[in-house]
Amino acid sequence: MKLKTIAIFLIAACAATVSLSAQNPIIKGQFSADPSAHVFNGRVYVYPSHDIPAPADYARKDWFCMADYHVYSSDNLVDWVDHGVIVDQWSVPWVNAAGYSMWAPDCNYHNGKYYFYFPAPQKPREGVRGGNGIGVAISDTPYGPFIPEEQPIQGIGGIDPCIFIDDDGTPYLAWSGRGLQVARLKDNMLELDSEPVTISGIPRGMTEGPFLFKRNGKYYYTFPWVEDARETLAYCMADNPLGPYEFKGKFMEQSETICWTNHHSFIELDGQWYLFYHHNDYSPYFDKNRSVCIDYLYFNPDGTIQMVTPTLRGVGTTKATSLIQIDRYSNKSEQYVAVDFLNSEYTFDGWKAILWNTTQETEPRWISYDRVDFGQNKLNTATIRVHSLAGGKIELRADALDGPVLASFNVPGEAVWAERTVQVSESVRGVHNLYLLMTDGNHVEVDWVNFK
Ligand code: FUB
Repeated sequence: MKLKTIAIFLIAACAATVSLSAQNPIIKGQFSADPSAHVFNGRVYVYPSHDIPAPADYARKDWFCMADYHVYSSDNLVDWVDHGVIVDQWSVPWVNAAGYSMWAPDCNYHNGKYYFYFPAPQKPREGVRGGNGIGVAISDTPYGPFIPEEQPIQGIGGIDPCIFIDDDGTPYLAWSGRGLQVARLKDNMLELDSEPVTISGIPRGMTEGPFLFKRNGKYYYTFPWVEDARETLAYCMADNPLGPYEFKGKFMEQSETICWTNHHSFIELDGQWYLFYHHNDYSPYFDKNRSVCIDYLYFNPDGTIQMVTPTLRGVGTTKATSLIQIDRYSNKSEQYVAVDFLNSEYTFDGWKAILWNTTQETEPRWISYDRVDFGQNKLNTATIRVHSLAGGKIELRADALDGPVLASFNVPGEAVWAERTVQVSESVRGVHNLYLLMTDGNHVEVDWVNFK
């Protein structure tokens, strides 16, 4: 086995199993928020916080509840590995073990080590009455084991640490304390090396969750910002990591799913920039149980950031031979197509696409899913998981509504979900956008599509 293969095997062997998805949200089976993403040695690592439903010993059932951190990694932003818990509230000496407030973390590499920064309520002890500390845990690898320091960083308190390493190797810590802050760190990564600077010039509105990065010589201090009712994502730019910064406006609007918070990070991978953020996709009625999403991000020629519109489809290509979750659509007919949970009692089961008709309407019902990789070999069969009480007809086409017909399904009326398989009528190779059309029937529900 080559070294890289052995490394990937070891990474996978140490990982816990949880369902991760190529579409948004990317982490299934558990909640995740405040994603801090970095590229280490060509592999993407995401350090989110971990929302959980409040256990019996935590009184605030209507608030954030977070006891530990996982790390996830991927080399293509589509196939993810969960490396399991790296730090928890019970094993950090200074942390209040009943606090359930392990909020937004970050991690970065410096001088051969990985430094994981996290905020948490402090255990009352000699000289410390409580309050939030910002701690550090150190590892030889990006996925742990991380060994927590005995004490948090001295002289600061607050939440949402972000660690930025400049091109010359100088580390900076950004965080949310009394306003948005930034300070230089000493080379040991554990002590401040400058007075904290407060970021000024931001129009009135609550701010938190900073993420600091550099592109083409400019520094970007980015943060959630309540302009109106909920958090948007906004930013400032500067020529120096400690500022002065100039406010530039928003790059994501507040969520349409009524998630009060948002929290984000940026990476560049193979020349493409990506935005990691969170909404509350799996928990529409309780926005303290959030989920991490990724979307493409673009800059204008003058370095300003273009607005990002959250998508269900997310990023990357999806293999035709995997279960293509068509409900994570790229586009759809304006009317008569909707998405709903498969099981509203257990939302992690995911969603279904619903296509319906009324007798007066003749417009086609369709839904499309971009970037499906059909590979280079002929695919013979197409399968859909489908449900229709009265029956109908479904067509799968490539590239456009009038593109080549890949498969046609007669869906019999049935009370239960069923998998229907047909021979592929025309096989395509390479990456194509997939269109699903309801060509007959009044109500058809589709879970996924798959080719073999
Ligand atoms: O996740 C808890 C808090 O909510 C974070 O620290 C904030 O940034 C907000 O996302």
